Amino acid sequence: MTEINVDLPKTSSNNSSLRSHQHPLIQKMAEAIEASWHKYLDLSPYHIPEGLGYVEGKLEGERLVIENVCYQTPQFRKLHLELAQVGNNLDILHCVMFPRPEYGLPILGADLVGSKKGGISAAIIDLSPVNLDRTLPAAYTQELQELPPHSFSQVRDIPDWGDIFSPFCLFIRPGSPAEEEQFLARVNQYLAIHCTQANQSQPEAEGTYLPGQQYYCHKQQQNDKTRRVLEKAFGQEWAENYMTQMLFDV
Ligand code: BLA
Repeated sequence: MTEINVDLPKTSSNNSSLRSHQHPLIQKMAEAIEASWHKYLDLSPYHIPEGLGYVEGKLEGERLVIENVCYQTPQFRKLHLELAQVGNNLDILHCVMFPRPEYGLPILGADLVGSKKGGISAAIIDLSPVNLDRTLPAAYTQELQELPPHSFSQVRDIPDWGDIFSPFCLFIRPGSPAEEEQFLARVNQYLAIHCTQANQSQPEAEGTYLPGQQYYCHKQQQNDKTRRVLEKAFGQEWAENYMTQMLFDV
């Protein structure tokens, strides 16, 4: 087993080495997410746990490289964009925007999984509710309902653990470059709605929405497809730690 942990200095969007080798939709979506964050939000640095900013691992399988970019803002405890590559044939973008638990804002979550050769197999974006009755705030529902209709040739089934997702969850396999662009446009719309809503929102009592965030993280930690990739490169204990402390911490 070779396992190397190196923390690089914070990278800005353009000098990142990994994304330039990834599937073009991953590159474009990473840029879109960072552009929205910079455009709408008041970003401050976020302390990434020791050794987890840039990670390389190789255990049974191929080399896995992970790059993390994180920020915090007045409304968000953690904005997380992660890019990962397994060998030469699996590219991953993972993004979660965790609100501070005194804000009744949904969690924006997104995942892209695919390869340059085989294309993107999974493209998912959602604004997932965290209040007790698990419904979105009325203003979100209204804005999401008013978006132009979309059409994708392959809509995928939400897995069993996915009861955290809203009725506006979009989970597809893009069937063409046009569908990739359509997905990207949708991502930009969700980001714009979310950031403008967040900027208008007021905090409630401390910890009000903590149970909703705990439930969300608990369910995401049951995604065996993510866990398996991490376990193959880093082992079981590391994967458990990474899923609970970095990807879906509360
Ligand atoms: C699916 N996630 C996957 C798949 C892999 C990963 C290999 C299977 C691809 C496919 O079915 O076509 C792997 N994803 C990873 C890894 C990381 C990652 C290793 O993010 C991180 C290092 N996953 C999320 C978030 C969402 C999410 C935030 O991290 C949604 C908001 C969803 N990923 C998600 C879903 C699936 C998936 C719903 C399909 C799971 C299934 O079909 O069982």
